Amino acid sequence: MDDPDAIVAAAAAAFAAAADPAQLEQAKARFLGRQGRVTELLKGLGKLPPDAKRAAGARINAAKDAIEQALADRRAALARAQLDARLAEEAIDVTLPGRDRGRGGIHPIIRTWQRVEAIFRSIGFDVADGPEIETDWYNFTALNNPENHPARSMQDTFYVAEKDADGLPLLLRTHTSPMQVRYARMHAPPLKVIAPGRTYRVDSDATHSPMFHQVEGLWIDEQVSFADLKGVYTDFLRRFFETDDLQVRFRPSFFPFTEPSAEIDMAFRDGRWLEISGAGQVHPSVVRNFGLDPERYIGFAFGSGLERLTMLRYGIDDLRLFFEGDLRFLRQFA
Ligand code: 2U9
Repeated sequence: MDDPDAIVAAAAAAFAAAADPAQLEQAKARFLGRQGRVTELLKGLGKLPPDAKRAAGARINAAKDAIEQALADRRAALARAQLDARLAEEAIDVTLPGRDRGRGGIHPIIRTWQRVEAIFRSIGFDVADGPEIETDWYNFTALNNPENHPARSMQDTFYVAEKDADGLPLLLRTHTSPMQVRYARMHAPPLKVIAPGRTYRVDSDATHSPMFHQVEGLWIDEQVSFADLKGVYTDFLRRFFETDDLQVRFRPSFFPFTEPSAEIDMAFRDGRWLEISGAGQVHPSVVRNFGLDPERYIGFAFGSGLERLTMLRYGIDDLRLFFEGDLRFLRQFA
């Protein structure tokens, strides 16, 4: 008979050599399986005389218990090693900062839009919003644009395929002025309103975008003068750019909807003049199109590009940055 102690030692060595649970189960079969070495020993007992059988049986059972214990220990050790390896692999450093969901920010043009609204509201202006698809009458005719004016051409204006209820052309508004006309026809004077919003022209280069933003202002009452325009607009620029160290000048110009008309220029400390807006006293024909008597009502209007205001405020040199959606640019304003 093989020595049970030697079998126990061999089993312990085989279990220790098993690198994973599958190898361990194979090793177990070699000792405790149906043809395993311990089983073979037990089978051999039958041939022994009773006394020797009892003694040998006790030794073999002790050996079997020892092997089973060694097997259980090795199983536990392998399971623990497997768990340790998995924990190491899936380790989470709970002290790392969390992953941010990514906060949105307000687009620089919209920041300007909000600033302009806040400034004008603070001096009693209402804010009007309306359609971006307009009729020819509101966009051009009511604003004193002659029938043959180049601004009305297909080259300068986006026309919509459908016509209005009267069969007249519809177009993407080229300025927010039609909203001023709509507002004036819906409200009684005094009219004190700004109309910020998207506008469209057939134009595209470093300083023009087919879609851009304007803010227009309108103040109509019985005694509103050009001096009021100068005061309101100069105050607006100083508050918008957050400096009183800013010069403003009005240069004669022409627009069909204002008479007299002016370009507004401004200069910071460096004395360099920059064109910032157009403005003027609302033309009597336009006042008549409000449904008002131009002999009684008078006032001013101005129009500014929100892109231009934004570029000057933040020192941005290319208009296209506003529309490319490049987060490296946009994050600077978040
Ligand atoms: C009504 C009557 C008159 C608004 C005005 C301008 C001059 C002007 C441009 C500046 C840059 C448009 O954004 S821009 O391209 N605007 O020069 N706008 S006067 O005059 C009005 C508006 C509404 C009823």
